[in-house]
Amino acid sequence: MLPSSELILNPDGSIYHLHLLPDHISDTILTVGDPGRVAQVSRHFDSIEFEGAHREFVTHVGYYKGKRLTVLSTGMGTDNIDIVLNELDALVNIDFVARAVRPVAEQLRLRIVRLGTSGSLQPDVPVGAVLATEHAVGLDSLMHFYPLVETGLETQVGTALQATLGLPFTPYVVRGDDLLREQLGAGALMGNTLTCPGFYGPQGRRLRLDVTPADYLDRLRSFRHQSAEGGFRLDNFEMETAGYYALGRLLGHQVLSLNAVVANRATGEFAADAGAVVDAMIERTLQRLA
Ligand code: R1P
Ligand code: URA
Repeated sequence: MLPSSELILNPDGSIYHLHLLPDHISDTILTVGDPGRVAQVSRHFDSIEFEGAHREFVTHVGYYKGKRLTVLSTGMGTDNIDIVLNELDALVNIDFVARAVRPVAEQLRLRIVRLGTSGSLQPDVPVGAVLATEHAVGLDSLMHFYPLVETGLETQVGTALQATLGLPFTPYVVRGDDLLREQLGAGALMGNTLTCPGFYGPQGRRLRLDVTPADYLDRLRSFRHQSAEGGFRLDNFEMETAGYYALGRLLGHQVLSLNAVVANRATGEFAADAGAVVDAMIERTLQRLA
């Protein structure tokens, strides 16, 4: 039995941070970083049956062309993704009355699709593109606390990147779900996403502060790893994808990160209308889901 300090439920029976009940969870969950983006998705729904909000976690549940969808905001960073993935999983795979993990045969596999924004590292990943993440590389510390098992290639890439950047830790690397990427990412660029524990220094942005090493961005842009499976480079930056992919693997959920490219760090551009880039990604994803 999970004690009330571990599985924390609110007086109405909802899970601690998300403030959701098991009934609010559809088999497909769309996640966005910005709470304001939830309505940008749900305005396409035929009907909305539930709207809730707690902290940065805004949720709408409704129907799009007859398909029930939950859309939820996560806020920024993999520390929030730790909360979101664990609580979504608890909502479907833990019996809140018995306070017990459901038997394996009764456990559900969710399909979770991140609709996020991103900065490109490479000149040929232009502003306005959508990139579906193949491998996620985490510079954050979330996986220091979970028993993630990586494949040989994933370990090799992490070790090579550690050497390239001179880091005191090994970045974690997780390949996403190939099937989901093919289903929902068709038409998007495919690439490898670097998840950073910050928007400025960890993404090599200098406003008033220097970044170390001084050639950090160049080292990331020119990083290559060659293996029997082909060449590997880093394509884009953001702040959550590696947490999603790693926790998706650990918890047994299908996860895809779609990245609307709003900045290009190689050319110095920012999207003239970032909202329109995100809208196009939302509409295309909803059409594919219907
Ligand atoms: C930074 O501006 C935020 O934008 C990206 C980053 O991952 C970070 O969360 O994603 P979202 O637009 O989904 O929040
Ligand atoms: N989100 C990020 O994390 N980085 C960018 O450059 C743009 C959006």
